[in-house]
Amino acid sequence: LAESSGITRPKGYNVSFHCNPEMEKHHFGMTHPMKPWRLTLSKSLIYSYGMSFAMDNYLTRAATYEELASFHSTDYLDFLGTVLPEAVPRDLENQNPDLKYNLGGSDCPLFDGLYNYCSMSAGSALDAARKIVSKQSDIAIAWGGGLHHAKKAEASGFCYINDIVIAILELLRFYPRVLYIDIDVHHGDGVEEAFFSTDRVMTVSFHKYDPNNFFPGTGALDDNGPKSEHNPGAHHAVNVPLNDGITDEQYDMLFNNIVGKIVEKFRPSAIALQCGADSLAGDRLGRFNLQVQGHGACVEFCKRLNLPMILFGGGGYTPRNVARAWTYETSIAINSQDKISPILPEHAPWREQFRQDTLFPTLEQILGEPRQNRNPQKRLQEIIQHVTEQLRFVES
Ligand code: TV7
Ligand code: CA
Ligand code: ZN
Repeated sequence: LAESSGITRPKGYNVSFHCNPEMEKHHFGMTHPMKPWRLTLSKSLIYSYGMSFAMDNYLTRAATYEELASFHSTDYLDFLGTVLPEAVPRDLENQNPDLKYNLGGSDCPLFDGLYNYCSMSAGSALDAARKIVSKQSDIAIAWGGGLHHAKKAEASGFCYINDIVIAILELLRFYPRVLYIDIDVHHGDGVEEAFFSTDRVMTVSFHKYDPNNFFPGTGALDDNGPKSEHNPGAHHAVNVPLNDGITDEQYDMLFNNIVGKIVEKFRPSAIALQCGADSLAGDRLGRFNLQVQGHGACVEFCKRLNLPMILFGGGGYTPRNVARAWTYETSIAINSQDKISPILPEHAPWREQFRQDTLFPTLEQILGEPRQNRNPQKRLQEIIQHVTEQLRFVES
């Protein structure tokens, strides 16, 4: 299958790929934007390029109850494990004011196999973390993870179990400091909150911010962790609030500048990178103008830091673009971004899903007309200035 692709194992390091086709069979509902099937599309493109031959491929198991309980409350897990889809009357869902644990509404519906879906997503993230700490992998990929909104005892924004928090907790058993980076178009509120009180995890989220009109409404520039100086977590949350239409060029300038400064000051021992693909242009829920190249440039920048790293998935609601981004980012992980063809492989299944046969569609191809950019350069400079000042309070 890898015929003439020229893709070989990366030299001097190992990449592992963690997935489970069972996870992809679950359905949130016909009109729900979250389509686990996008993972099937992504994987089929990754395999069509012959990339599986350059990685260690693992079939993920489901995380155990005890593993989920490393972060989540047992009350919540017990309910999640027993509640039945028919427990919520479908047509009353929005008037029902007391959804237990925020389960059963339209964002976080109850569906068949929900508990299995959640434990497989967490299982892939945890397997990835274990390969990193055992040093069998230098980069571990879990595109089925990245569900950053889930709280200790509450579902939120399509997320039920916070696989990222569970994976970072595993990293913290071996590494002194972990840097969490989140390029999903939404604020990574669940991960930020989970590590609010520790100076061993620094979180940074880039997101669309419009408190009254865009979910979840948190993540302002000056939300930087506990306000009390006695709390070790003070100053360890970085937030980069953005407006509609940001471009590759602006995003990469911000990302390199901000992540570069954080790494210099915080000196992380490992990186957890959430690669939510809803920050791409043309996403059904997103508002940015990022292209596959700009999104991937973030992964490339992190890879150059030469630190152990987990790549998580996350949002992404236009499946063909999700598949493109995560395929390109897998190629970056295995150092084959210059070897893969920008034309989609002839034999790729689902080829008709992609509309154009390129891995890198132009903004015009994606949108017809690009979304207006509402991020003046002056505002971006203010953001950099704020983060620079914030980092003066972080001990290195
Ligand atoms: C990580 N936006 C998750 C992002 C979670 C976003 C939201 C929807 C939505 C839900 C649907 C649906 C939708 C077209 C879009 C305040 C509300 C407004 C539900 C209609 N269509 C991630 C969560 C966000 C569900 N939620 O970061 C079923 O959009 O804005 C809200 C909350 C109340 C609920 N309504 C939306 O990417 C994985 N939801 C269609 C059917
Ligand atoms: Ca984000
Ligand atoms: Zn998102």
